[in-house]
Amino acid sequence: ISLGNIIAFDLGASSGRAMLGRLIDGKIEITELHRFSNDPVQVGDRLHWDILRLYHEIKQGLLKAKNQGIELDSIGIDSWAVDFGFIGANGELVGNPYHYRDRHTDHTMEKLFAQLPASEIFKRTGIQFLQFNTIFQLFALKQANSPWLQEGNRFLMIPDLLRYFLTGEMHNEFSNATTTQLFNPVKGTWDQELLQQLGFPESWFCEVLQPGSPAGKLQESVCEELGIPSIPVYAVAEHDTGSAVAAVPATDRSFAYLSCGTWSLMGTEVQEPVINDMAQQFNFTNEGGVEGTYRLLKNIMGLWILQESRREWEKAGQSYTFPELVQLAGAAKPFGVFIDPDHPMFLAPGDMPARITQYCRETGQQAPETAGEIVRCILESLALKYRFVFEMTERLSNQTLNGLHMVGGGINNTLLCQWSANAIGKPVWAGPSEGSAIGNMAVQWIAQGVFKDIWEARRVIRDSFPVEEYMPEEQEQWSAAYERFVKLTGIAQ
Ligand code: ADP
Ligand code: LRH
Repeated sequence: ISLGNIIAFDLGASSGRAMLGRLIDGKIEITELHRFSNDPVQVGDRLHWDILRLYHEIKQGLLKAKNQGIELDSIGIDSWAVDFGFIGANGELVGNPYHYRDRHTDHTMEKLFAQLPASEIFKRTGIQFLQFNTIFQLFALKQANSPWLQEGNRFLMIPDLLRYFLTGEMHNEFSNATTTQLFNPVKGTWDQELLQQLGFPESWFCEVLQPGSPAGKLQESVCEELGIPSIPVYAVAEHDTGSAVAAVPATDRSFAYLSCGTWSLMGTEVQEPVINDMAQQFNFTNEGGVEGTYRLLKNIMGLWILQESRREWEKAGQSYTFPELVQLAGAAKPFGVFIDPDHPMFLAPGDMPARITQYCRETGQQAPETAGEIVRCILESLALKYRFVFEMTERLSNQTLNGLHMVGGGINNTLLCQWSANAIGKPVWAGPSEGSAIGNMAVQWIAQGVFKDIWEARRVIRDSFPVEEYMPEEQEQWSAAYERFVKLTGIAQ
C-alpha cells in the first residue's frame, strides 16, 4: 500500500531541494522533485541570502509536483538557523535578510558582553556563543541604527518567512527559535528579561509553534498563481540540524551524531538542556529538537572550507567536482599539515587556500601546494577535530558512546567517513544522506498520526535507507596524528 504524498523543502547553505516523500509498504521512499543551488549575493559590503529566489524555487517544487499529477497531503520547510527578516506594518518584508557570514557581527560579541555577561546569557538560553547568533545580529543592527528595526514589526526566521509567504500566517517555530540565543528552554518562552535588557521589543516575536503543529495552508494567491489546491503546511523541526537529527536511524537512546554538510554538527540527543559551567567552557549548545528533546552539540566549521576552496579554484579557471577533489586528497601524502578548522579566519567567505597557507606559516608548517594536499589537509583536520569534539560530548553527557552516526550530503565523501572512524577509533554508520529532508517528513507524518513518535519514525527510516558501516583502521598513525594536531592547534588549552 502507498500512503500519501508530502514534500519536504530542505534549504541548506549550499543547496536546496524539494523532496517528495511517500510510504510504500511500510517504507519511506523519497524522490527529488527539484534541486537548486543557494547562492548568497554580495551587495556593497553586505552579504545577503537571495530570499525571493528561494521562495521562487519552492514554488517551482510545487509546480513540478503538480505537473507530475501528484496530490499533496502536506508540506514542511526547514533551513539553516539564526537568520531572519522583519515584516513591516504593511505585511511586507523589510530589507533583504543578511547572511550569517556577513561581517557586520565582527566584534559584536565583546560589545554585547560589556552590557551583559556571557555567563548570564548562557544560563538563560543554554546556547553556544557564535558571533552570528541572532542575538548578536540584532545587537549589531541596533548599534548601526538599522532602519529595519524602526520599520519592522515582526521577526520571522528564514523558514518562518517562507512559510508566511505561502500561508499569510506569522509564527516562530521552536527548534529554530532556540538558535536565536533569546529563547529560554527552561521557561519554554522567549526570555523576556534578556529582550528587555537588550532593548528588543517583545512585540517583534510571535507565538512559538512546536514541530508538528499545523501552521496554516497555502493562501489563495499562491494557489491561483500555481493552479493548485490549498495544501496544509506544518511547522516541522525547521532548523535543518533539528530535522537531520530527527532522521538519525539510531536504535539506542544514547547515540552520537554528526550532521555533515556545509557545517559539521556533532553531539548527542538529551531530554533536558545541559546548562552548566562545563557546557559553557566547552562552548556546547542545547538546541531545541522534536518531542521536547535537545541537541547537546558543537558546531565544527565543516565542508565549508572545502566548498570555498573549490569556488576559489573555479574562479581561477580550474573546476573540480567533489568526487574529483576527494580522489586527489586520497592520492596526496598523509598527515602533512593540519589546521584548526574552527579558527575564526575560516568563517567568512574568501580564498581558503590562501588562508590555509597563512595558518601553516603562522604555525611553523610547510604550506600545502597542490589541490590534493590542500583537500587532504582540510579533511584530515576535520576528522581529527571530530575526535576532539566526540570526546568532549562523552565527557559532557557523562556517557561512553559506541560509535558515530553520520547523516547529510557529506557522507558522499567516503574518505571523510573512513577517516572519521579512524580518528575517533569507533565505527561510523553513514546514512541517510538526505537526513534533513527525511526528518522534515518524519515530523509531518507524526503530525498526521502515521507514526506514533520519533522513535517509530527512526525505526522506519532505518528499514528504508542503507547505512554504510566504516570500521576504524590505522589506529596507531591516527593517534600519533591526533597528538600532533592537538599540540599544533592548541585546541586543548
Ligand atoms: P548543506 O545542506 O549544508 O548545503 P549538504 O548536506 O547538501 O550541505 O552537503 C554538501 C556537501 O557534501 C558538499 O559541500 C560536499 O563537500 C559534500 N558532497 C556532496 N556530494 C558529494 C560527493 N559526490 N562526493 C564528495 N562529497 C560530496
Ligand atoms: C546548518 C546550520 C547549523 C547552524 C548554521 C547557521 O545548516 O543550521 O546548525 O549553526 O547552519
